[in-house]
Amino acid sequence: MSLLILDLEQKQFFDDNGYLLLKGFYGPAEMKKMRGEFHRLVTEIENRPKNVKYSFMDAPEGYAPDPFNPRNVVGMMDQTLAGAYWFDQFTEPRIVSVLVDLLGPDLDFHNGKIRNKPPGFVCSQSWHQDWPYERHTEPDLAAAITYLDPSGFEAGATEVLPGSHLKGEYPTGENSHTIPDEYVPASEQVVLEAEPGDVAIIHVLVVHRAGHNYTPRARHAIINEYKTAATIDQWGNSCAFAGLPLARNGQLLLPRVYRGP
Ligand SMILES: O=C(O)CCC(=O)C(=O)O
Repeated sequence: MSLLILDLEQKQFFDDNGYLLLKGFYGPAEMKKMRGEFHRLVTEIENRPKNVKYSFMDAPEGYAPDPFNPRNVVGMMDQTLAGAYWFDQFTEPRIVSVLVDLLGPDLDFHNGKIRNKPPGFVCSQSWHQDWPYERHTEPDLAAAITYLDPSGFEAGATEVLPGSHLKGEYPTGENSHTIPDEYVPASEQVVLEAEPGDVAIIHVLVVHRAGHNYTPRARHAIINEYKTAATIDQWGNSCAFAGLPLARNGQLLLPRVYRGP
């Protein structure tokens, strides 16, 4: 099958490593718009549909909230329901094309969330695979993480263990999905240094973690997940637009709906 948007090297890299960092995927004008919409999302909180769920973080001692995200919104579920812009954001034709290239020609949506790292954020989830959180008949899912801020080590970067998606399910701690550090050699860990507009694709079986943020500036990211049409949900996905068909036979299905500036 010919690829829609990626080149063969990018596809091979994803197949071998279980992740792909697409630098500069969104341009400066798109990011200006995205950051504006995002700012509204984290500041205009009341009067949203109840299903758009927010979680907040108390500012740790020594850290103040970033004025861009003054309520310290640390996470959201189903931002996809927040309006036409956010509908178009997860059905974006270039991102759907990437996922078709990586997962296959029949693609569905899985779910959407916001994951922020306010100043002083410490990630207790640590190393994990997404798979135990979202089992399906086959591990044919991937997340697209869109970064709104520069991210680096100690500045909320995502970290991955390349090739771990080829090794099946990793052992975890008791009553947790955290993979003990001994299974994640430090010498093999890769920090995904990202700029606004970069997108990381993360295979559902790749071992990864969200970094801490020891800086005074918050790091914001949108995480949308996609799956093949053939893989069937086994955990009871009640997230908005779960299973929405996005492509069939490599043809994108959805129109753009946002009519704003
Ligand atoms: O926020 C990140 O950098 C990674 C997100 C993550 O680990 C997850 O959502 O499973």
